[in-house]
Amino acid sequence: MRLILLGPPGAGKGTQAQRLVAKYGIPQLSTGDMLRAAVANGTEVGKRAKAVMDAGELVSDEIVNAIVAERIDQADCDRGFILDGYPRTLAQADAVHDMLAERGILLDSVIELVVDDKVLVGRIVNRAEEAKAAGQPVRKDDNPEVFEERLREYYKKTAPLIGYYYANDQLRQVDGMAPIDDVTAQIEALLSR
Ligand code: B4P
Repeated sequence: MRLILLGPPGAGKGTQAQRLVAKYGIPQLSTGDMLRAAVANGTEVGKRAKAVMDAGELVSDEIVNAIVAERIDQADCDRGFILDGYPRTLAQADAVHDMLAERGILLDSVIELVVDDKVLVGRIVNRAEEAKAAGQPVRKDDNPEVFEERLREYYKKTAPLIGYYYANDQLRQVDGMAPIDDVTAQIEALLSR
Protein backbone atom coordinates (compact mmCIF):
# COMPACT_ATOMS: atom_id res chain seq x y z
CA MET A 1 0.00 0.00 0.00
CA ARG A 2 1.32 3.46 -0.93
CA LEU A 3 -0.35 6.39 0.76
CA ILE A 4 0.07 10.12 1.00
CA LEU A 5 -1.21 11.97 4.07
CA LEU A 6 -2.02 15.59 3.34
CA GLY A 7 -3.05 18.42 5.65
CA PRO A 8 -1.85 21.58 7.36
CA PRO A 9 0.78 21.53 10.12
CA GLY A 10 -0.63 19.92 13.23
CA ALA A 11 -3.49 18.25 11.32
CA GLY A 12 -2.42 14.90 12.72
CA LYS A 13 -0.51 13.40 9.78
CA GLY A 14 2.28 12.08 12.00
CA THR A 15 -0.17 10.84 14.62
CA GLN A 16 -2.21 8.88 12.07
CA ALA A 17 0.83 7.63 10.16
CA GLN A 18 2.13 5.94 13.31
CA ARG A 19 -1.14 4.10 13.75
CA LEU A 20 -1.13 2.96 10.13
CA VAL A 21 2.40 1.64 10.59
CA ALA A 22 1.18 -0.51 13.47
CA LYS A 23 -1.81 -1.79 11.50
CA TYR A 24 -0.34 -2.38 8.04
CA GLY A 25 3.32 -3.05 8.88
CA ILE A 26 4.63 -0.56 6.33
CA PRO A 27 7.00 2.30 7.21
CA GLN A 28 6.11 5.94 7.84
CA LEU A 29 8.26 8.21 5.70
CA SER A 30 8.02 11.56 7.46
CA THR A 31 10.13 14.17 5.72
CA GLY A 32 9.86 16.29 8.89
CA ASP A 33 11.40 13.45 10.97
CA MET A 34 14.06 12.77 8.34
CA LEU A 35 15.04 16.43 8.24
CA ARG A 36 15.09 16.69 12.05
CA ALA A 37 17.35 13.62 12.16
CA ALA A 38 19.67 15.26 9.61
CA VAL A 39 19.80 18.41 11.74
CA ALA A 40 20.50 16.38 14.91
CA ASN A 41 23.28 14.46 13.14
CA GLY A 42 24.83 17.66 11.75
CA THR A 43 24.86 16.35 8.15
CA GLU A 44 25.26 18.66 5.14
CA VAL A 45 21.49 18.42 4.50
CA GLY A 46 20.82 19.16 8.18
CA LYS A 47 23.01 22.26 8.08
CA ARG A 48 21.13 23.56 5.04
CA ALA A 49 17.70 22.72 6.48
CA LYS A 50 18.00 23.93 10.08
CA ALA A 51 17.42 27.68 9.74
CA VAL A 52 14.64 27.15 7.18
CA MET A 53 12.79 24.73 9.48
CA ASP A 54 13.28 26.91 12.56
CA ALA A 55 11.64 29.79 10.64
CA GLY A 56 8.65 27.61 9.68
CA GLU A 57 9.44 27.72 5.97
CA LEU A 58 9.72 24.81 3.56
CA VAL A 59 13.06 23.19 2.85
CA SER A 60 14.02 23.18 -0.86
CA ASP A 61 12.34 20.70 -3.18
CA GLU A 62 15.76 19.52 -4.34
CA ILE A 63 16.80 18.40 -0.83
CA VAL A 64 13.49 16.82 0.10
CA ASN A 65 13.01 15.00 -3.21
CA ALA A 66 16.50 13.53 -2.92
CA ILE A 67 15.97 12.17 0.59
CA VAL A 68 12.64 10.58 -0.32
CA ALA A 69 13.97 9.02 -3.55
CA GLU A 70 16.78 7.42 -1.56
CA ARG A 71 14.47 6.24 1.22
CA ILE A 72 11.88 4.50 -0.96
CA ASP A 73 14.58 2.29 -2.44
CA GLN A 74 15.29 0.73 0.94
CA ALA A 75 14.10 -2.84 1.44
CA ASP A 76 11.49 -2.05 4.11
CA CYS A 77 9.56 -0.01 1.52
CA ASP A 78 9.09 -2.98 -0.83
CA ARG A 79 5.57 -3.69 0.45
CA GLY A 80 4.57 -0.04 0.63
CA PHE A 81 4.93 3.12 2.67
CA ILE A 82 3.09 6.10 4.12
CA LEU A 83 4.29 9.48 2.93
CA ASP A 84 3.71 11.80 5.87
CA GLY A 85 4.20 15.48 5.04
CA TYR A 86 5.48 14.80 1.53
CA PRO A 87 4.78 16.06 -1.12
CA ARG A 88 4.28 19.63 0.11
CA THR A 89 4.63 21.56 -3.16
CA LEU A 90 3.44 20.98 -6.73
CA ALA A 91 7.06 20.37 -7.76
CA GLN A 92 7.31 17.65 -5.09
CA ALA A 93 4.03 16.14 -6.31
CA ASP A 94 5.48 15.94 -9.83
CA ALA A 95 8.66 14.44 -8.40
CA VAL A 96 6.82 11.73 -6.48
CA HIS A 97 4.77 10.92 -9.56
CA ASP A 98 7.95 10.44 -11.57
CA MET A 99 9.67 8.47 -8.79
CA LEU A 100 6.80 6.01 -8.57
CA ALA A 101 6.38 5.76 -12.35
CA GLU A 102 10.10 5.00 -12.81
CA ARG A 103 9.76 2.14 -10.33
CA GLY A 104 6.46 0.88 -11.77
CA ILE A 105 4.66 1.59 -8.48
CA LEU A 106 1.09 2.86 -8.15
CA LEU A 107 -0.16 5.27 -5.53
CA ASP A 108 -3.19 3.84 -3.73
CA SER A 109 -4.59 6.93 -2.05
CA VAL A 110 -4.07 10.51 -1.03
CA ILE A 111 -5.83 11.18 2.26
CA GLU A 112 -6.48 14.73 3.33
CA LEU A 113 -7.06 15.42 7.02
CA VAL A 114 -9.58 18.25 6.88
CA VAL A 115 -9.26 20.55 9.90
CA ASP A 116 -10.29 23.99 11.04
CA ASP A 117 -7.23 26.27 11.33
CA LYS A 118 -8.45 27.61 14.64
CA VAL A 119 -7.66 24.39 16.54
CA LEU A 120 -4.20 23.90 15.07
CA VAL A 121 -2.18 26.39 17.05
CA GLY A 122 -3.70 24.96 20.25
CA ARG A 123 -2.54 21.45 19.30
CA ILE A 124 0.97 22.69 18.64
CA VAL A 125 1.17 24.64 21.92
CA ASN A 126 -0.14 21.54 23.68
CA ARG A 127 2.51 19.33 22.11
CA ALA A 128 5.21 21.79 23.20
CA GLU A 129 3.86 21.82 26.76
CA GLU A 130 3.65 18.02 26.91
CA ALA A 131 7.21 17.64 25.65
CA LYS A 132 8.45 20.12 28.24
CA ALA A 133 6.56 18.37 31.05
CA ALA A 134 8.08 15.04 30.00
CA GLY A 135 11.58 16.53 30.00
CA GLN A 136 11.85 16.07 26.22
CA PRO A 137 13.20 18.68 23.82
CA VAL A 138 10.60 21.09 22.41
CA ARG A 139 10.58 21.54 18.62
CA LYS A 140 11.89 25.00 17.73
CA ASP A 141 8.98 25.46 15.30
CA ASP A 142 6.29 24.50 17.84
CA ASN A 143 5.36 27.98 19.03
CA PRO A 144 2.58 30.36 17.94
CA GLU A 145 4.83 32.81 16.04
CA VAL A 146 6.56 30.20 13.88
CA PHE A 147 3.32 28.28 13.55
CA GLU A 148 1.74 31.27 11.78
CA GLU A 149 4.48 31.10 9.16
CA ARG A 150 4.08 27.30 8.81
CA LEU A 151 0.37 27.83 8.12
CA ARG A 152 1.10 30.59 5.57
CA GLU A 153 3.55 28.28 3.80
CA TYR A 154 0.88 25.57 3.79
CA TYR A 155 -1.69 27.81 2.09
CA LYS A 156 0.80 29.21 -0.41
CA LYS A 157 2.55 26.00 -1.40
CA THR A 158 0.79 22.87 -0.14
CA ALA A 159 -2.95 23.58 -0.33
CA PRO A 160 -2.83 23.61 -4.19
CA LEU A 161 -2.09 19.87 -3.97
CA ILE A 162 -5.67 19.28 -2.88
CA GLY A 163 -6.83 20.42 -6.33
CA TYR A 164 -4.04 18.50 -8.02
CA TYR A 165 -5.04 15.16 -6.46
CA TYR A 166 -8.75 15.89 -6.75
CA ALA A 167 -8.33 16.42 -10.47
CA ASN A 168 -6.48 13.09 -10.67
CA ASP A 169 -9.35 11.42 -8.79
CA GLN A 170 -6.97 10.30 -6.06
CA LEU A 171 -8.10 12.57 -3.21
CA ARG A 172 -9.98 11.12 -0.23
CA GLN A 173 -10.97 13.25 2.75
CA VAL A 174 -11.46 12.52 6.43
CA ASP A 175 -12.65 14.76 9.26
CA GLY A 176 -9.45 15.60 11.11
CA MET A 177 -11.40 17.49 13.79
CA ALA A 178 -12.72 14.24 15.23
CA PRO A 179 -10.97 12.52 18.17
CA ILE A 180 -7.75 10.69 17.17
CA ASP A 181 -9.33 7.18 17.29
CA ASP A 182 -12.24 8.32 15.11
CA VAL A 183 -9.88 9.77 12.52
CA THR A 184 -8.04 6.44 12.44
CA ALA A 185 -11.34 4.60 11.97
CA GLN A 186 -12.31 6.89 9.07
CA ILE A 187 -8.96 6.26 7.36
CA GLU A 188 -9.19 2.50 7.84
CA ALA A 189 -12.71 2.53 6.41
CA LEU A 190 -11.45 4.34 3.30
CA LEU A 191 -8.57 1.93 2.89
CA SER A 192 -10.73 -1.16 3.18
CA ARG A 193 -13.03 -0.09 0.32
P1 B4P B 1 6.36 18.07 10.04
O1 B4P B 1 7.26 17.32 10.95
O2 B4P B 1 5.74 17.30 8.92
O3 B4P B 1 5.26 18.72 11.02
P2 B4P B 1 3.70 18.94 11.06
O4 B4P B 1 3.14 19.27 9.72
O5 B4P B 1 3.53 19.97 12.12
O6 B4P B 1 3.03 17.63 11.68
P3 B4P B 1 1.69 16.79 11.66
O7 B4P B 1 0.57 17.23 10.80
O8 B4P B 1 2.24 15.44 11.41
O9 B4P B 1 1.08 16.91 13.14
P4 B4P B 1 1.02 15.83 14.30
O10 B4P B 1 0.41 14.54 13.91
O11 B4P B 1 2.38 15.77 14.89
O12 B4P B 1 7.15 19.32 9.39
C1 B4P B 1 8.01 20.18 10.10
C2 B4P B 1 8.87 21.05 9.17
O13 B4P B 1 9.76 20.22 8.34
C3 B4P B 1 8.12 21.89 8.11
O14 B4P B 1 7.65 23.12 8.64
C4 B4P B 1 9.25 22.11 7.03
O15 B4P B 1 10.16 23.11 7.41
C5 B4P B 1 9.98 20.77 7.03
N1 B4P B 1 9.44 19.85 6.00
C6 B4P B 1 8.85 18.64 6.27
N2 B4P B 1 8.46 18.04 5.12
C7 B4P B 1 8.80 18.90 4.10
C8 B4P B 1 8.63 18.86 2.69
N3 B4P B 1 8.04 17.82 2.09
N4 B4P B 1 9.09 19.91 1.95
C9 B4P B 1 9.70 20.94 2.54
N5 B4P B 1 9.89 21.06 3.87
C10 B4P B 1 9.44 20.04 4.66
O16 B4P B 1 -0.03 16.49 15.31
C11 B4P B 1 0.24 17.67 16.03
C12 B4P B 1 -0.40 17.60 17.42
O17 B4P B 1 -1.82 17.47 17.34
C13 B4P B 1 0.06 16.42 18.25
O18 B4P B 1 0.36 16.88 19.55
C14 B4P B 1 -1.12 15.44 18.27
O19 B4P B 1 -1.21 14.70 19.47
C15 B4P B 1 -2.30 16.38 18.13
N6 B4P B 1 -3.40 15.75 17.40
C16 B4P B 1 -3.29 15.03 16.25
N7 B4P B 1 -4.51 14.62 15.82
C17 B4P B 1 -5.43 15.11 16.72
C18 B4P B 1 -6.88 15.03 16.82
N8 B4P B 1 -7.62 14.36 15.92
N9 B4P B 1 -7.47 15.68 17.85
C19 B4P B 1 -6.72 16.35 18.77
N10 B4P B 1 -5.37 16.44 18.74
C20 B4P B 1 -4.72 15.84 17.72
